[in-house]
Amino acid sequence: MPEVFDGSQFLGLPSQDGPVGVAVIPLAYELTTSYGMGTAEGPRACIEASAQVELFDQLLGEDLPAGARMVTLEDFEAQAPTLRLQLDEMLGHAYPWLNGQCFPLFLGGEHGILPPIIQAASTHPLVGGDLSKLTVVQLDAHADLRSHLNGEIFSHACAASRSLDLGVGRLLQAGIRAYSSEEATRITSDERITTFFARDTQHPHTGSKAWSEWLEELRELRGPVHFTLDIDGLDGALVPATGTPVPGGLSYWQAVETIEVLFGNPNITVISADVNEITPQQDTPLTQFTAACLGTKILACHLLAKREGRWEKSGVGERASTPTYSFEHFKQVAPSP
Ligand SMILES: [Mn+2]
Repeated sequence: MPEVFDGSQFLGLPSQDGPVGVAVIPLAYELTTSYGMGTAEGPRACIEASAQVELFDQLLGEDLPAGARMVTLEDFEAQAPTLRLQLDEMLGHAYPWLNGQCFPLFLGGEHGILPPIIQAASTHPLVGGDLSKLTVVQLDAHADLRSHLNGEIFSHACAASRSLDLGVGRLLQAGIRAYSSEEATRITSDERITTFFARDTQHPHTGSKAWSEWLEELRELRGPVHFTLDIDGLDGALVPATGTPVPGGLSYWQAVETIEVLFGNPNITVISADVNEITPQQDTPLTQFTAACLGTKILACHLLAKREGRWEKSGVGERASTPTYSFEHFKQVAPSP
């Protein structure tokens, strides 16, 4: 029987049977985006664009999904009436896929999806409820370290600071070139944060030295890692439709090199990843296609890590069927406007 492609699977792959190796999870979430609109439609546009991405990866040396079963979930659309309850809803949606049995790739949606993903990752067998073991590696134009934006502590502009407030042990950032004085202060005062500014890594004369230092940081990491890729970390020319495109960003190949070096580190396990702030571009598919190419690169590098023993299934059982955490708790830990 011929395999039917209905356009709904990432990379246009046909549906398969067996245990899930990779889950592509669209989080059509847009609540606090400050400038552009359309991030809720981004994940689906990225999945549609991914049908045009080549399945063959040079590093992997074979076609994706390289024998793994890859599933693409239906769009998540928040139903709850308040932002905090929507975050709880997203946590419940992400939670089953962070059980150590498969690799989840989340597609956003605004960067506000990060705290619920991190909270779900806290229950991953390799993290075991202690987020201080987890490192978050972030490519972004913005530091996302504000305490609040216009009074909203769960704004996309606060995604990294809320993740640190949840207890994340380390945050490594690159591509950063748009941030406030409050964020500059947090970068220097919070020793968990290491930031590589685009001003340094993209410098016309000395950039290659700073970039090598970024790669060295990635090579020295240990333990479980979540990789969060805000596509506005790339130069605005590559992703003109994202919510807030910023000039002077990372090249496509710098993003690829970051992914390859990160997943190539034998001392870490990348347990999950997200590609966010995708917005459909109407006249050309460039923005969503760039996101689809990098999402594919992440999956190829995960599959390579799995083949070469840097990713293994972990911790069967021992986990409640639903998360007990609620984002209502944040009333006490983050400042009000
Ligand atoms: Mn961001």
